Amino acid sequence: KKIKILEVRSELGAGTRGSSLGPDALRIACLNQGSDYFRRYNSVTVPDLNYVLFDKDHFPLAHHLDAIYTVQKSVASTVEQTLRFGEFPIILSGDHSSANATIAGIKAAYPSKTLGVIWIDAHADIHSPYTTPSGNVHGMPLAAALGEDNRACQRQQPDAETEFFWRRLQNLAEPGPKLLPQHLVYVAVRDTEPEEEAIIERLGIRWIRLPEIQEKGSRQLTREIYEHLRFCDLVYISFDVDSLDSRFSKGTGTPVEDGLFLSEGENLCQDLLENSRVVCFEMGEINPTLDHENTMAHNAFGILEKATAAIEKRLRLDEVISR
Ligand code: DIR
Ligand code: MN
Ligand code: MN
Ligand code: MN
Repeated sequence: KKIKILEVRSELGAGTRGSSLGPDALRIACLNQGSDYFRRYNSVTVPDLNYVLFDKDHFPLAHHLDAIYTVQKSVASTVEQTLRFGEFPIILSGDHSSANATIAGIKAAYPSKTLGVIWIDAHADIHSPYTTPSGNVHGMPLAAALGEDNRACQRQQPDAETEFFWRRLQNLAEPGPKLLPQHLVYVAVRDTEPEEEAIIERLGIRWIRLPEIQEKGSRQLTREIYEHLRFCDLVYISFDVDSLDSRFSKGTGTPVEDGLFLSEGENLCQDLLENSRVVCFEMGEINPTLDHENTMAHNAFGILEKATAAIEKRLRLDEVISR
């Protein structure tokens, strides 16, 4: 089994443009650190629609929703094909909205398997057009994957076209929810809106905050997370770089203080990725246009290398066991 890098350069879901350059920023950081990382793996780029212009009157509660839906169809089928081909996808994404498509792609490749998701992020990304404060779709991928609208906390009424495309996102690749709330774990989430807190509470989603991370350490947390996900056959780990403390994540659209230290992010990714149920890893939301001297990508690349080493180690072990 081989690693394959999927570059998902769509940036339309973020409030600030520029995260499409995240994969390039990582490549530059790699070269400057003297690493041959990107020479070791094949990569493929999913087509984006980043040339479309912002139109504040079209989809005001889910900007660029039509284009995002089109992109997500390609993302889902690329992820599905990669997995069916027996490869391990490492996704380098622009904005985080595409995670809905990644989840749909994994489910399409393994229709009868139960999927768990470990969401390492400053944000819960569980808004819908009915609750979003910003209209940015990168705040919505988990609601789409869970098939949730959170109408109990409705703040606004989207127009019919928005509702139409939102339903299509929720039913991407195959109809119905792709993820159950008891199979989702939040790590380092710390910047949420009341509507998000209410749905997290209502659905009983496991939420590991910073103090618990610092108190228990990554080894024990990893054990507890996989104990919580014991009924999941497969696991997807999504790492939004704003999970890192804002001191180390200036080059992202929405940095948030009181986040992970670099070593904490590294250790968590390493330990979590050694589990053989993990089928996909994603890193996203790097925006070098907001950065100084490409610091964000340098920090993130360190984590990406460690994470990849853990995946490699585990893929080799799997091979030995299957012989
Ligand atoms: C906020 C910020 N919850 C929103 N979300 C971000 O606009 O929905 N997600 N930055 O990554
Ligand atoms: Mn996110
Ligand atoms: Mn975030
Ligand atoms: Mn906020």
